Order: sequence, then C-alpha cells, then structure tokens
Amino acid sequence: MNRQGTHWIVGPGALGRLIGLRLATRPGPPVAVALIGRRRLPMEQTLVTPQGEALSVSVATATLESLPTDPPGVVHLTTKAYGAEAAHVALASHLPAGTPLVLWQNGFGCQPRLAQRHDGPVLCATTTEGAYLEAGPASDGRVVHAGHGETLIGTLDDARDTRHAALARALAGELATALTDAGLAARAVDDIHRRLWHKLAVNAAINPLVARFGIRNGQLRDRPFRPMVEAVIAEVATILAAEGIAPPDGAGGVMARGEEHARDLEAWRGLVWRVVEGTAGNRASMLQDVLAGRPTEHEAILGPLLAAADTHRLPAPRLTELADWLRAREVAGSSDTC
Ligand code: KPL
Repeated sequence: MNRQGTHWIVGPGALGRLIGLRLATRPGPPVAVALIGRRRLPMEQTLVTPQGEALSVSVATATLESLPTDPPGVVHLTTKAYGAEAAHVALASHLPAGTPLVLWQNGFGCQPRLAQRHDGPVLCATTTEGAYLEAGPASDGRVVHAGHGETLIGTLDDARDTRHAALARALAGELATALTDAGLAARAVDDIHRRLWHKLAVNAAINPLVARFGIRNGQLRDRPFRPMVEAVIAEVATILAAEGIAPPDGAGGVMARGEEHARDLEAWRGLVWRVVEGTAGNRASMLQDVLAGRPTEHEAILGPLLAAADTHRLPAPRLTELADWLRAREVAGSSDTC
C-alpha cells in the first residue's frame, strides 16, 4: 500500500463512511480519503462516536463516472455484496495495475471471483463494527459508530502463492495498523477464508431476524427472539460442521463426537452473542436495507449456507423460512440496487 496514496472508499454506505471518516480523523499524520459513490456526497462529513461525540471532517468525494484524477494508494470496496462485481467492472480499467483492493463484503461468494479477476493484491476484510447512517435531512453527512467490534484482514491467495500474495500479506499488516490507529481495532490473519465464514454465521444469526422484526441487535437477547437466534445458531453450526469450517477457537483436546458437537455449538453461540452484545445499539445492515426499501444481502449470507445444507442433505427450516421471507419482500416491492 502506498502510504501517501489516497484511500478510495467505493460504496460509501454506513460501513464505507465509518472506515473513511475514522481514517480521515485519526490522530497523527493525516490520511487522505475519497468517498466514491453512484452520486456525489457532500464533502463535509460527520462521524458520531460510540460516546456520542460528533467529529466533523472534510473529505474528497467523487462518483464512479467521474473518479479522482490521482490514482489511489488502495481501494476499499465497501458496496453491498450484490453490487461488488459491477462496481469493480466500472472501476478496474481506471486503476493502475497492481493497485491493492480490499473487499469488505458480508457473506461469501464475490470475494474469490474478484480475487481472481483483479490485477493487484486483494485483501478481504471482515468486521463486526456496528455503524448506521443517521436518518433525516442530515443523513448525507452523518454516520453513527454504534458499537465497537473487531476487523480481521487477510488474503485468500495464501494457499495459492500467486505473485501478489506476499505483497498482500504485508499490506494486511499495514492496513490493520492504520485502522487500529484510527480507532477500528484490526489485525491481520492468515485464515481469512474461515473468518469470512465465521462472519457469515454471525450475520445469518443476527441480520435476517432483526430485519424481519424491525429491532436493534441488542433486542435479540430478549424474549421472544432469543430462542429464535439459538435455533438459527444450531442449524448454522450443523451445516458448517458438515462443510468442514472450524468454529471459532475454543477449548481443544480429544473428545467423543457428541462432546465435540456440544463444544463447537458453544463456540458458535459465544461468537454470535458476543457480537450481539458489542453491537446492541446497532441497526444491522440488513435492517437498514429493509427500512430503506433496498434489496438485502440474503443471497450472499443465507445462500451459501442453504447450498451447503442441500449438498449435505441437512434440514434448515429456520434459515429457509428467513430466506423465503427476505426473497418475498424483494419480489413484492423495491428494487434500488445500491
Ligand atoms: O455485520 C453486521 C451487520 O450489521 O451487517 C453486524 C456485525 C451484525 C452489526 O450489526
């Protein structure tokens, strides 16, 4: 990553703006940021911290049709999962070869395809930071950082050792430091594939339910939602075990099959409930999409789980029901794809 180069944030929704404004307001040497969307955002932007402090900053803004003239140091693709590949097509011919690309999408699907296609090092980032855009007339200029989480960054190239892989690994460390200095705790990992599945599991357990019932993440701790979350976690844990995705690190040791399942389930439960706790005040991205009448990322989040359930002939009634509900609302209504 060219440390002097501008961080282009392509897809400046809540997460994109959180990253951009955190970098732009970080203490120490300034980080140049450009927010690039389908329409130009105001240059004056405000970040509301979890403590309620409003930090205002002026950043460059541009559109995909009218990109900044200077090449970026790094491009953060923070579009929705379903918009990532189209945004990359619009962008790719304007980027010098070798430009680092960071993929921040939820779910799993577009990342390996984009890693294959992009001419430069590709990193995947997965975050449990909670952020939303404030509704109302000020929404163009205010993002609320609703809860702290953790960001993990790594390259899918690890196993393949392509010409970009070594550079990508070095960049992961640099970017993790830059984000941490900016107030978004981050670390480089060498198993991002597994971590993307972990985040997918978290999103599957939280997002469809909060979207369906119109509640903030923290309300999942209460009745009647808690047993619904537990039921989804149980389905997800079984599917991921069949898929060979190791759960978050927990107790090790040799144990009988039943004990192993119970331990793994506990690890998945621990992960999900920690995120619920850490982002209790947040409106999850899928709820924000539903409230705004946009499509949701259900294909990227529930799609891979349902496909895996199908492959392993596992029942997944809760996930199926939630996917059906999300699909039905899209067919019935909205279709803005940004
Ligand atoms: O990733 C999220 C999302 O909203 O998509 C969580 C971590 C669940 C925070 O709300």
